[in-house]
Amino acid sequence: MRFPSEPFRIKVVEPIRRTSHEERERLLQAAGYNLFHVPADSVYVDLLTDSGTSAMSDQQWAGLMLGDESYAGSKNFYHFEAVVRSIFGYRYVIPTHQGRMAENLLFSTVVKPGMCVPNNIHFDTTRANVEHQKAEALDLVIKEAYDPHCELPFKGNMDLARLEEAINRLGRRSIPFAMITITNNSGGGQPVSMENIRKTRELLNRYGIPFLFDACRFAENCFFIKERETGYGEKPVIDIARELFSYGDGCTMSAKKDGLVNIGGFLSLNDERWAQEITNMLILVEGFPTYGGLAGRDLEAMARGLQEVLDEEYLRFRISQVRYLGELLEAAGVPILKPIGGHAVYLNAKEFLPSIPQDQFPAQALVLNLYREYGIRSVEIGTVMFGKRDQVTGRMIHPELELVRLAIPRRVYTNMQIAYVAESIVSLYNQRDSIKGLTMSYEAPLLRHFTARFAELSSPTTIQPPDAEV
Ligand code: P71
Repeated sequence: MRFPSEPFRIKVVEPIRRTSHEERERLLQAAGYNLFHVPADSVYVDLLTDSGTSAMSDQQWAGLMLGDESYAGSKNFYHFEAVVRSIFGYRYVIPTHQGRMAENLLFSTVVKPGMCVPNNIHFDTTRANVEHQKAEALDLVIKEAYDPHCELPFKGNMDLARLEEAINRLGRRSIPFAMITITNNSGGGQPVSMENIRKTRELLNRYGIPFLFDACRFAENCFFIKERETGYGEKPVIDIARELFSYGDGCTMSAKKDGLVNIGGFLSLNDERWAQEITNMLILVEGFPTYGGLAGRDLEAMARGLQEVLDEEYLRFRISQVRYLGELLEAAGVPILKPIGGHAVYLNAKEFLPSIPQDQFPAQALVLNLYREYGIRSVEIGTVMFGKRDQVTGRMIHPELELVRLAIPRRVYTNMQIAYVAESIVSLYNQRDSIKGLTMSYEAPLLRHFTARFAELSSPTTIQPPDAEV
């Protein structure tokens, strides 16, 4: 195991509060055992998401002071535009307040009812935005992506045979463009290889279909290419990124991930007509094209973050810190999804709690116990999030994977805190027989994971904390 040593030191600290077991139990009950409703200042280590939770650098904070808040033509926009062009290489750069607005603008302009957008796996907001246009969001990742034990270096790859089959079945006219999500968040933060991207481009070229990236975690994907793909070991990550984007016609980006900022996103495209139409819509819903729903200072922080994220010392640390958590868990026999992803470690709840059936929400039971016992917040990616009710029988249809995601914010937690998380999970694993299943006492018709409420099936047994007091 390579110890991930930090390529930065700490200049500003943000105190985090320790809470008692009783307080956490009280907060959980008030939240209906749903961690989305627990106040963040009552969480010790918050692994709910890596989105918008990064620590900015001194350079980025300094950049905030250089914010030019002019309505039109802010100098920060020109800097941001130049940085995006130099990395992504597309002609038009359209700022948005976050990723899903970039998606919304693109899909509402280009996607029409009855059309179909293929992707390796659509992220939730991407799928929702496609479906909002009454179009179909088609997931065409390689089949191995759904096997938590299958260790492939590029488990986010597009299944080219299924993509070609879909094009032939649906017809080129039904597919306004194809997308690839790098890294593939919904499939475990797994990377896509340069070869797969190049071949996707070749295939789409044969049918004249445009190709866009969901680029949220592009730097992490490019670092994996450098580590794992033949011919890229000696290439600078920036050159890998430039080559990768050269195979596409544009991208959507949530800069809350690899932009190293707390808010921001953009859309970058080569097609003049699309860019023009989207810009007109942008003015209607976000703001003037040189700020797109952001302040000038946010654009400056984003420009600087996009450059910093390609620093290879940073990326090596980032990927190793996530891997470090995964390897500590694996060494203790805790079942996790393999290989370890770029931004998160995923616990395999089916194997962690084999005696709790999926209709008793084993992944949510883990999420609840991780917070109650150790003050750690994670997120359920299983039956609560993806389970569907059969329209005819009313019975639950369970998803294949029952996971708990431990997403690591960038540059935020020390390795000691990561070790604390690992130790806590190992301790919970060793007492797994005392974990109870749940019932869902409230369920909204849409996106139920955000508002669902739960009850434990029987009273919880006390679980021993690890050595550290929370
Ligand atoms: C994550 C998020 C944030 C999130 C969003 C919705 C529900 C729960 C958590 C956001 C992504 C993403 C990809 C691949 C687009 C977005 C939307 N991820 N594509 O993983 O991962 O970006 O949040 O800036 O609108 O926790 P946005």
